[in-house]
Amino acid sequence: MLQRLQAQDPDVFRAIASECRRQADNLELIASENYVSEAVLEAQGSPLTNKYAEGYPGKRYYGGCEFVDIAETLAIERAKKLFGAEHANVQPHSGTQANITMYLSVLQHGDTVMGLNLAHGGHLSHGHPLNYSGKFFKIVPVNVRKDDERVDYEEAERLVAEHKPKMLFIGASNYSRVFDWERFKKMADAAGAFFATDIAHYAGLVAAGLYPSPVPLADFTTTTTHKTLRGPRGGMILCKTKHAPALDKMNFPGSQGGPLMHVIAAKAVCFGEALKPEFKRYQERVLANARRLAQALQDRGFRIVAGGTDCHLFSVDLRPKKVTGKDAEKTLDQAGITVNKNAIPYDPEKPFIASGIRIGTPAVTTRGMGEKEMDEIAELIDDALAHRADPSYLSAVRQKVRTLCGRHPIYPELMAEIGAVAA
Ligand code: DSN
Repeated sequence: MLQRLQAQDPDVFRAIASECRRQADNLELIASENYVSEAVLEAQGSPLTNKYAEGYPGKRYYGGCEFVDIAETLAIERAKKLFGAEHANVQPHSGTQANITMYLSVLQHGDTVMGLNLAHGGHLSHGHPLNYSGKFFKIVPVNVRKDDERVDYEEAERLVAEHKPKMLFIGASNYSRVFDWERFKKMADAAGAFFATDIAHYAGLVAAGLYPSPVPLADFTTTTTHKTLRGPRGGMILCKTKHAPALDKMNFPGSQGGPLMHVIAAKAVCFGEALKPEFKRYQERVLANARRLAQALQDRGFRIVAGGTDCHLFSVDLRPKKVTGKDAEKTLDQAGITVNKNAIPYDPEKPFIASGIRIGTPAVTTRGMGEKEMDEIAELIDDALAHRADPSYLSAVRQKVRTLCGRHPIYPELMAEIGAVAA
């Protein structure tokens, strides 16, 4: 497959081959990334990309949709089964696209929405002033408490009573503790508001029953399919049957045109994988690894935000080590360890500098690493940051990272092909 690409377009080939090499050789600790299976890659790289299929299975605006209908129906039925949902729309191109569609299916310009503050672990599309959500709606942020860095439910209850939002939209891109979905649902009911949730980060754990599911309680649950769920890059919306007609209409023709049928086929493959018992065992390891890595870093003098984790991710407060998030990200990159800088709650630094890094274990767990490797990774992170002014020390750490990654290879056939082609 890649030989043809190399012959036709060596520049693009080099970019792809180098990225594959980077993914193989580096420790991927970005909490929102993962390695999909070869079956997902094959579906996503299939000629289904050629097909226009505006509409829904059985009701399309184009001919020749009989086979993509099969793929989309499989994705819908598997998603409903996986999450116990009444209705699933698998067409959103991304998580943010899913959120746009969800909001617009029931809200109007200027309505009040409550969502978790981005600076406290929320997401841009949950009401950040620079995002469409913050420009289009009146946003009242939900905060975490300063002392324990967990959701301030008492304050949220007061804010709901005061602002009477039309929607509570609860989810996160960096919150390591479980959400009390029942408590938020009660707040939404008291205000006569829609209760929407975004489980983009937790979806795999939710599907495996290891993180509480908001799906039975929520009017809408949005997610991405490429994080803990380990599927192709894309979005999805689950909802109650009563919201399905408005939701589907807002997705198409309301906010998207032709669905990406190759991605939808890959979503079906991902959901099929997630329905298997092995997926639950994988998620158990993701969770155990996150807890172990957080503990190992804490034992080495780092401070873990909110005191630990109930999921696949956590934030590290770097101030005890006198390094910023920006510098840590750069240093760790030099050592072959990929993380992202992240503000911690009530961060004194600007977001582009940040006092923390966010760490997640889905990707390293996919490549077969366990708790023993988490101890090694904590040591490598600590060592690299302690010697950040010493390039030769960082090269030595990078070599150790390569050795560790070499013991847990990814995409062996593809990497052999790339290796052979490159030689
Ligand atoms: N940007 C994603 C993340 O890294 O969590 C969320 O969309």
